[in-house]
Amino acid sequence: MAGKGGPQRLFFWAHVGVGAPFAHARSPLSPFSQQSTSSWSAPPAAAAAVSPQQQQQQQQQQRERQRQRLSPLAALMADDYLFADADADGRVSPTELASAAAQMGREAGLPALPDTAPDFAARLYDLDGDGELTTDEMLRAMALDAAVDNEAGRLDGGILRAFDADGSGGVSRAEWVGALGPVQGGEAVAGAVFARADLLTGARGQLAPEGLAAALTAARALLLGW
Ligand SMILES: [Ca+2]
Ligand SMILES: [Ca+2]
Repeated sequence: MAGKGGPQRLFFWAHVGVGAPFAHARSPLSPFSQQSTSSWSAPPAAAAAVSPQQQQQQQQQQRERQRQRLSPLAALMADDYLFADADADGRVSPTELASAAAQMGREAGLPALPDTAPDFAARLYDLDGDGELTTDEMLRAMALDAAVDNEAGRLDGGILRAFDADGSGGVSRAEWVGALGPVQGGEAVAGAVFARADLLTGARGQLAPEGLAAALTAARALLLGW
């Protein structure tokens, strides 16, 4: 986290603090971070029988277990955003969203955010629309946001590996649906996006990188609105 202030983080900050999608000014691309940015700020210690050090240690262990359980797509963004789930309970509450955005804003030298619950971001990142924001879901939303370099129309980072579960070099419908994870409208929606990208790129059931980029762009537009 320290010293980070990439363009995508500004969008997170804006989603939470301003409540706007910033559709037409989105990031040229926040690369999936190669460096470890795992330092995070511990949440304020709750009243408990354990010492602050013990509590911090427990949370770090919990976070490590949580990291290992993340879906491949979510794992791409863990270094940059997993800290947002401050209590490592697998969900990102509106309070946690606000704290994370405030921390990012401070690090980027941005103005303080209004002290209101970030309804928009909580809904935006709730990919399956069930009213609850899981940590995996938030990370998948951030990955979707950063997955395709619009300028170059290229995929970024380890995104192909995250989708190509069997390492065949192509992405099948099952791999696509599985890696995208639960979305609003269910598998029918994920499958329709796959079918469209499949058709447009002549992939015949195995999306090549350009087909995956088309599918990701369509999914991003459908799920995030840009
Ligand atoms: Ca949490
Ligand atoms: Ca959800």
